[in-house]
Amino acid sequence: MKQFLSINDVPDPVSLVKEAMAIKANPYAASHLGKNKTLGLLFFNASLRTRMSTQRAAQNLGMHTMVLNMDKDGWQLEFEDGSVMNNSSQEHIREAAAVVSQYCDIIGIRTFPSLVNREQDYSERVINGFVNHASVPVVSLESATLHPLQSLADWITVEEHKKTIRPKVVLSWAPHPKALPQAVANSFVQWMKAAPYELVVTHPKGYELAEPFSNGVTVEYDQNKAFEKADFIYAKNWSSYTDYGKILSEDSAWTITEEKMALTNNAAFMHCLPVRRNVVVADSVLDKGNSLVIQQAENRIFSAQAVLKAILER
Ligand code: SN0
Repeated sequence: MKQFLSINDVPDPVSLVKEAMAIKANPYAASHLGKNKTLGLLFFNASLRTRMSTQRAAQNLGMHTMVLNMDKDGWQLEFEDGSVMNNSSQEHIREAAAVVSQYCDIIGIRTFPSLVNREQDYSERVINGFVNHASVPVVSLESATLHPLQSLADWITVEEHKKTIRPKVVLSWAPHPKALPQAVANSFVQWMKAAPYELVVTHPKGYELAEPFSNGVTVEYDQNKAFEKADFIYAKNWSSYTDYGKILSEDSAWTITEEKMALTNNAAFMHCLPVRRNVVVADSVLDKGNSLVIQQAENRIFSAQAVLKAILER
């Protein structure tokens, strides 16, 4: 694998899921593969799971890691070519990416969208700036529009816990007080379309995902109906794509409660975390045995490790 920005960089997603599960069973089998290799992790935004699980994945492969919180400790980067940098931007992506490439063998980037400028966000200006000007592979740690390491971990989790060959997986929008990226939802849909599962997406009107993601996906606007016969409920808030970055609803009728879960086929509950308790999901759903949120977070190690391993082996 030469980079990991989306599922499109993965030649065979089914094999990658199997590989991640094999790594989980035997996490130190390739503990010398990363000897004398360094993974650089650049965070333009907050992170708990991605930061720690990706460092753990690198450690399991014998790699070193360097972490830089770009938002707090880095220079403010300029992405436009030819710009006169007499304003707030302090360093151009051309120098930054070239320099980091000399210190690191793989660069991971976390960069959230502005949720103001849709065209710029969906052009993936930041992560593509690194791809274009770095001389080493780039891994997405959640970009403006996608979160592929999360989706891979989610697929592993469904695979581990499914009770039927083709489970029904429902992505449900849920309310949230803050405008959030579409990245987790976009990416989840992209990966689940490649998985051998039945996928249904449910959200209020106005929360339709961008075309490349929503294409070919069953959308059921009635959440209760969507939940019927569901084996997995994957909750996530996202802000509107069409009315870009806007919160169109905070309707608590969409909160995932035990009553909602009772409509399903005894479904497992999933969320990428961090989750706002009693806004997105009721305490009682998170605190009983059917929640897989902690297992999903554990699988972030093996999703990152499978990806790093495939890049080291390229
Ligand atoms: C991010 C998102 O993309 O939705 C990261 C998820 C992995 N989530 C948040 O920023 C939540 C912040 C909040 O205020 O709850």
